[in-house]
Amino acid sequence: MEQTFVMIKPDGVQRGLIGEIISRIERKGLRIVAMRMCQITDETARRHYAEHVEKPFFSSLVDFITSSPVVQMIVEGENAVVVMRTMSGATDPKEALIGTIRGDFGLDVGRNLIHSADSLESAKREIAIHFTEEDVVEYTKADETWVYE
Ligand code: DAT
Ligand code: MG
Repeated sequence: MEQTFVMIKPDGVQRGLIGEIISRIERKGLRIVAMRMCQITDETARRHYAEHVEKPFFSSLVDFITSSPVVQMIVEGENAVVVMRTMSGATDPKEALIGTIRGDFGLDVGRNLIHSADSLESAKREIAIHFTEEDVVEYTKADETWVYE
């Protein structure tokens, strides 16, 4: 089982899409093992997006992600990193396929609704930024024998 870091961004929260997005994660068969709503600080946002510090959009990205509450999750499942990236869709919602979260609900790259870690290494780094071990619950879901062979 793999763990990935997922965050419903301020636009997803403000547009009333928390339930829709969580519902998609549940219906896919993935397991949420940690979850919280919070408003992230400027410092945490800068750590989270450190790889983009030199990009022209960095300061607007940090302003956006700290502007309103987010919902953060650790999502677990086989190939969870790739599966969540596929469900999220391309970075620019204009190019994201219909059927993905960004493709179905977004229009603008600066308002693309969801973050999901792009690799196992990123997932580990991001989980360590946003969660502690005490935040994680270990359990099995009743449907898992019907999700995995
Ligand atoms: P992703 O979120 O798909 O991993 P990323 O890591 O390249 O994409 O960029 C992080 C976020 O920064 C992205 O979700 C939205 C924003 N962003 C990326 N490219 C951008 C651009 N060209 N203009 C404005 N915002 C951009
Ligand atoms: Mg990224």
